[in-house]
Amino acid sequence: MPLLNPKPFESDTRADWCPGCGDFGVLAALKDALQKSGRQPHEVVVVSGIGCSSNLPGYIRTYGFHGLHGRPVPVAVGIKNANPKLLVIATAGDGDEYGIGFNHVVHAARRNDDIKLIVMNNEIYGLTTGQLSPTSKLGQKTKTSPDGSIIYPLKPLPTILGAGGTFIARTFSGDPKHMSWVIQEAIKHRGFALVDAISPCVTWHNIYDEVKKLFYRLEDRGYKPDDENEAYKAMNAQDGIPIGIFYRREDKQSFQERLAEINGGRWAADNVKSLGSEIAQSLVQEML
Ligand SMILES: Cc1ncc(C[n+]2csc(CCOP(=O)(O)OP(=O)(O)O)c2C)c(N)n1
Ligand code: SF4
Ligand SMILES: [Mg+2]
Repeated sequence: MPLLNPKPFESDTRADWCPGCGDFGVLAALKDALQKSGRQPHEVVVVSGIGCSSNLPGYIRTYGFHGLHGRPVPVAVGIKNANPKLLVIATAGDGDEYGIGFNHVVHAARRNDDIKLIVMNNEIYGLTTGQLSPTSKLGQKTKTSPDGSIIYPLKPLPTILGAGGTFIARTFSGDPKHMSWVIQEAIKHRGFALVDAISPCVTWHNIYDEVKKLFYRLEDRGYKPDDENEAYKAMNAQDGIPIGIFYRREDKQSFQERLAEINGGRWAADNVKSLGSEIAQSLVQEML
């Protein structure tokens, strides 16, 4: 009998983020949430784009795919469509997911694709050394806005709610228990889950102190995430930075459930299996 691994998602590769980067908290919360969800590493795929945050799949013991800037969502959807038994999690930054790749996020929400998206939102392009991102604040000084940004920030959460999103949450790497809980709930969700993870960049735009002062948990105020209009109000709160689950509905079929109805429950992964291992191996070789 093999010994049970007490930390099955722990990788041997050390994360090389700057000391104090919020992404460490997201990585720890994701591992904790996966373990608590009862998944095994071989049942999980973590997919990313490009950015400091997008290096995450290299630091966790699951299957992984480090893709192109802005494209983790289409890759994640492709993996899920090929083999819906897998838990597919996309992890990337605000530049990646709310900028260059935001179109994919909108349409994954609309289809209710059964993938989970964790956006490490630090309001900046970290990897490329501090340029404006879609969530940078009005007036924020960055390398590309030395006199302060003159562009209003995107509000990704209400936009995704309008697109038909069925699970929309925000959490903060300064509150690790909360982050793990939100990710666990996202994993349980039937369909597309967006987790906006406030994950400060301590090198180019350190918002730790500001968020620590202003954040509050929606659950502590008796908030219930079952009403769309209340969700819009909570997302637009002016009295601080609310974290928690803003909106959740479990009565909408996912795209993959609808697909199963028309394909008779047969998936690409089953077709590959029926080819036999030699042909499957040669196909894989051809693509490498
Ligand atoms: C097509 C393309 N355009 C631009 C870049 C350069 N680039 C790499 S990462 C990045 C932004 C990263 O910001 P974010 O997604 O917020 O991640 P962070 O580093 O802040 O975690 C950019 C613009 C690229 N790699 N590919
Ligand atoms: S530059 Fe910013 S986002 Fe990138 S690793 Fe350092 S602290 Fe984290
Ligand atoms: Mg960023």
